[in-house]
Amino acid sequence: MFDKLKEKLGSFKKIIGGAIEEKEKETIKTEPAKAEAVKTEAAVKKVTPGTTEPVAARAPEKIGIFDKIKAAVLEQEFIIDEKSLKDHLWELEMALLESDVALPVAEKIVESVKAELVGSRRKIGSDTGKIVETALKSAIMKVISVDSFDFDAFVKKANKPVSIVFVGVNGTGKTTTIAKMAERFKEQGYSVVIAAGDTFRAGAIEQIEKHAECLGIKLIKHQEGADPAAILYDAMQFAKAKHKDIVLADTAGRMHTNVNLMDQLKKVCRVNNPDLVIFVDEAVAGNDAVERARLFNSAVPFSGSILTKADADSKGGAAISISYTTGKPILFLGVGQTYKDLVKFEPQWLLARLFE
Ligand SMILES: Nc1nc2c(ncn2[C@@H]2O[C@H](COP(=O)(O)OP(=O)(O)O)[C@@H](O)[C@H]2O)c(=O)[nH]1
Ligand SMILES: [Mg+2]
Repeated sequence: MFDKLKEKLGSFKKIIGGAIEEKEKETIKTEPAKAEAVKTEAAVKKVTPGTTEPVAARAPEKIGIFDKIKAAVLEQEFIIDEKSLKDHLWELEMALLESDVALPVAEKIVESVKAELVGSRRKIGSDTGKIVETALKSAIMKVISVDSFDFDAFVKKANKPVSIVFVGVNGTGKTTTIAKMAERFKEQGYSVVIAAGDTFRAGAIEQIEKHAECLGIKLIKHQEGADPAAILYDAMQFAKAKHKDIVLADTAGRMHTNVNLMDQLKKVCRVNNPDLVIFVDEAVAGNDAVERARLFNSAVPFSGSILTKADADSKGGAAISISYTTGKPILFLGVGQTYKDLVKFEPQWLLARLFE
């Protein structure tokens, strides 16, 4: 998962680290004043009359003097300037774009790395790799943690039944994700109802029915072509009557460009006023997923995203870009095809994956 991006970030850590080391060497060459001063002090001590002790006895003092020289050099600071980094920061931006990171997000990351490094004073001998890694990590952290929405706490506190509608384009993994979420909620001790809201695609009702059966969960369905707003309404009535905790509503996949289907989705939300709307897309779609998220969010504002098929995504661009672009957090990642293959998204977890 995200291997290519990890590789790219690793190589930038080295390249930019190398550029900083060059600057450091240049500083030692051009500003040896402190070291010279200590060397002179050492020389004076050497010729001081009355040093009659045997050589062996003076050795510790000599070591002390050389340590002092070393310490003086290490105490020296150097300033990382823009000139040393400029080309490499440009390369970093290109690499991020190649990894399908959206342009404004790549620019923001490069801007943050630059702001953190350029003009900063570093001690000679610092671990340059660490310096760059810290700057990259904090830049990525800024774009992936736009909102501190705590999904589990929200569901726990919310009045029951909690209704959650899943939206997105076709084939991205909405139905599978609903089954995974149902399994997760069940494990947390919640009772779950599923609303078979995809009445558009042939076989969609049967598909979700099979999942509901496997999971032992009640499914509320109408016939193909029925109004999905009415199905969610019925599912909510059922859940209220039977004191169920969670209603998960499937919807038909639709392109954000299909006005009629987007209007239908708006109606589902207008009629039912769900507690949460979750946008589902596949991590492997990269920039396309991010663009779709942006357009969906403006038509049907959602609470957060789930990126599926992260197990098959080496670029990581969507995972890095989608929160910053939509202003909404990633809630979960789909990492496989079984019910258990769903991980709660934590920015720290992603950072660890990228830099471990
Ligand atoms: N590898 C992988 N495949 C997934 C994941 N989530 C869904 N899929 C697969 O994606 C395909 C489409 O999923 P489906 O739920 O029918 O998509 P929908 O049209 O959005 O409802 C199915 O073959 C799923 O098994 C995931 O996290 N990883
Ligand atoms: Mg589906």
